[in-house]
Parts: sequence; C-alpha cells; structure tokens
Amino acid sequence: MALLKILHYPDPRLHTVAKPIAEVNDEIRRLAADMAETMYAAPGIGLAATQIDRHIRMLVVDISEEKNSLLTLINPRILLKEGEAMHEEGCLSVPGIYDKVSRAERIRVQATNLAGESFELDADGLLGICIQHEIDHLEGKVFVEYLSRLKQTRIKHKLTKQAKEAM
Ligand code: K1U
Ligand code: ZN
Repeated sequence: MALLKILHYPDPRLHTVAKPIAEVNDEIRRLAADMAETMYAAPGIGLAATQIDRHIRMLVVDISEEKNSLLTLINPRILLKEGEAMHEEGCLSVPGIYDKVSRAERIRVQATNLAGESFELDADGLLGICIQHEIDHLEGKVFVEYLSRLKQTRIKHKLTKQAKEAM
C-alpha cells in the first residue's frame, strides 16, 4: 500500500468534476486501499479521489474512533435529502481551517462497493455530513465555497502563503 499526496486548496485541480468508474477491478481496489491508508494516516474521516488528483467517482469514509468501519463508495448518488443541519467541517485539502456549513440532516445514497455490487445506505449525523462533503469533492466543490467571499479570499491567501513558506 502507499500514502498518496493530498492536493491543497486553492489548487485548481480540486475543481475537476470526477468521471464515473466503468468497472470495479484490481486497480480500483488497490487505489481504494491506498486512499484508506492515506485517510487514516492524515488523520481524517473521509477522502475523495479528487483530493489525490484522481478524477474518478470514488470516496472512502470511516467516522469510527477504532478505525474499523471503513466504507468505500464508488459512483455514489444521493437519492434523498431530508432536513437541514449546521455542522463544523474540516478538510484535509484545507489544512487548519474549520467552519460551519449547512447540509441535509439525513441522506440516502446509492453506490457500488469494491465487489462491484450496488448498495443503498441511510446516513445521518457526522456520517451523512462527511459523505455529502466527499461527494462535493467529486463534483469539484470544496467546503470553503459555502463560506462568504471574504472568508474564501482570506483562506486562499493564508494557504498560498503557507505553501510558499514550505517551499
Ligand atoms: O474530505 C476531507 O478532506 C476529509 C475531512 C472530512 C470531514 C470532516 C468533518 C466534516 C466533514 C467532512 C476530514 O477528515 S477533516 C479531519 C477531521 O475531521 C478529523 C481528523 C481526525 C479525527 C477526527 C476528525
Ligand atoms: Zn474535504
């Protein structure tokens, strides 16, 4: 397995719309394993393929403390959204920035698993928020885009400065 490099905002590649996965094969299973390893090492509770510069519709999530409840969603589609909830979010592509975002309180998602089988999942609380956040990544959207223009500009400047200092 391998640790993958995570793109940082405002990298324009984070705005790429991911393409559907036509076939779940060994290459996809290997990438999913590398994404999970990268997510756990970060550490984080989710990771979308977009964030590691692979523009295909796959994400991993695990909100458990024990890191033993890994979910891999291939070609995820939100079938149903209910309610509204504000929750503080973070993002491995926007390090050090946390802010409140409004999302659906409950969702039903249809996706394909690593065996190539279709499944449906009802998710609420942190799991529902995390899946919505990761599906946004696949659409090329980063959570800071829900914040005010002023906040987005400040975050862009802060992270651009940090990236230059790290060079
Ligand atoms: O998409 C990502 O960059 C992952 C992101 C997922 C997320 C977190 C919170 C709300 C919505 C989506 C993260 O994992 S940020 C890091 C984080 O939240 C965390 C890290 C260690 C332990 C617990 C949480
Ligand atoms: Zn994120």
